[in-house]
Amino acid sequence: MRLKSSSVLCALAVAVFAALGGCAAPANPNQTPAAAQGVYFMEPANGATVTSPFKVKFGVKGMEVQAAGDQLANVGHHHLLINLESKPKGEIIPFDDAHIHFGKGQTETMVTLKPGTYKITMQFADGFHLSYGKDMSATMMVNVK
Ligand SMILES: [Cu+2]
Repeated sequence: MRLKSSSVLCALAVAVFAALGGCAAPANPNQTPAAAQGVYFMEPANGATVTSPFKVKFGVKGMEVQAAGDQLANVGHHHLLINLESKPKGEIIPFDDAHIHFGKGQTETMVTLKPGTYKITMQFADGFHLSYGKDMSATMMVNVK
């Protein structure tokens, strides 16, 4: 009996919201789904010494790579942050020399850096460049000769 009346209430609420247009707004898709397991550098190895330009290959587990443009659940694109930590979840990733976007859906790139030791962070973000946060990032060190 109780179940039935709450179902009726629920249906009524849905009808009211639909009439007001309230149901049209989708949930924020900048959500890390349960299946997401993170990102990782396939290349180079952590602590590697490389010669510039060097190849960086990106890996992602539990989500799909897609070109930027549409904010869809369970998809995103890679970013490389130079000498920076991961970007907090929901924050936009800036477009500058320290934040490189791979908005065409690239999964590898050639990086040019002056000689030195760098901390490089991979950051996965949605189609609007909003970070998926620390859980979808990976940081490592690389020595450029
Ligand atoms: Cu981006």
